Amino acid sequence: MRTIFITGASGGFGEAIARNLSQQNCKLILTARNEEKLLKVCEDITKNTHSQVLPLIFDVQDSAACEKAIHAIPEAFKQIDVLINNAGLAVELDPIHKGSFEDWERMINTNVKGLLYVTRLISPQMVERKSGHIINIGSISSREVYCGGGVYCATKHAVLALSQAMRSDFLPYNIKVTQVSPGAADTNFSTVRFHGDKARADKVYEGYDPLVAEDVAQIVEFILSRPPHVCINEIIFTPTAQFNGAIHRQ
Ligand code: NDP
Ligand code: 8X3
Repeated sequence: MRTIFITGASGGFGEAIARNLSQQNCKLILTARNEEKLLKVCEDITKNTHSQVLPLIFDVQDSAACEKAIHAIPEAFKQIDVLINNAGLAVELDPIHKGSFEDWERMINTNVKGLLYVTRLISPQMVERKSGHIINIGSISSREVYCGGGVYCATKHAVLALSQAMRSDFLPYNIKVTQVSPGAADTNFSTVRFHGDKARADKVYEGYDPLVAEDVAQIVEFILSRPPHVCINEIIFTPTAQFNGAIHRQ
């Protein structure tokens, strides 16, 4: 039974990936900060599938909390075969001259440093076993930039650099590294970006069909179903109405 560790599984892509992969009877380690939401996902999976689930509540921005949570993983879940670095966020849509240091720090600390902390703590056992798969959730923003998205896009460009560096570092150890780079998807992402302003968030998805979390889950399912000799390095996919940063609205 494969053990799969997913960060940011209390909603959005992480939850959809967990629910999708749980159909294959695996051991899932699901993490997030919101205990109530995460436990609900875990309970549903336990009730409806034969997968085993371990919830871990911690903030990926906090290196000591990452260490404490990961070191305390019980023996039955300790051998991690797949790490999915998904936890991430955007905060606001400010041009650089109006941006807030606090918002910038949250994005950089979550999207870049959080991904690094978790990978640093989990990858040594993959290196030792000479097997494993790391999937980093990047974005179309790993390759494009848009007005007001400077720091978010910079963090996702950094994720792409790290995915490529990991692929290179882990090449001698038979560890696959894949970056998944989706375009606009209707999750809680924009509501978080706009501090809970749902009306403003809904406008982001008006006039076209955005991706939904299950689209991302199906891509991850495909990536993980390739045979051992095939590593997908990156998949970029967008709503049909989006090319690079531009969205065509009806
Ligand atoms: P959601 O806001 O729906 O989900 C984000 C998840 O990340 C939640 O489970 C949240 O859980 C978790 N999370 C956020 N901050 C932290 C933290 N500091 N520590 C631990 N967990 C955290 O967004 P999406 O599902 O859309 O986003 C998932 C990933 O996909 C992100 O990396 C995002 O940048 C990327 N992405 C999103 C796109 C989109 O258009 N939606 C497109 C391309 C990429 P909790 O709050 O409980 O901690
Ligand atoms: C978030 C999606 O379209 O704002 O990564 O780049 S988008």
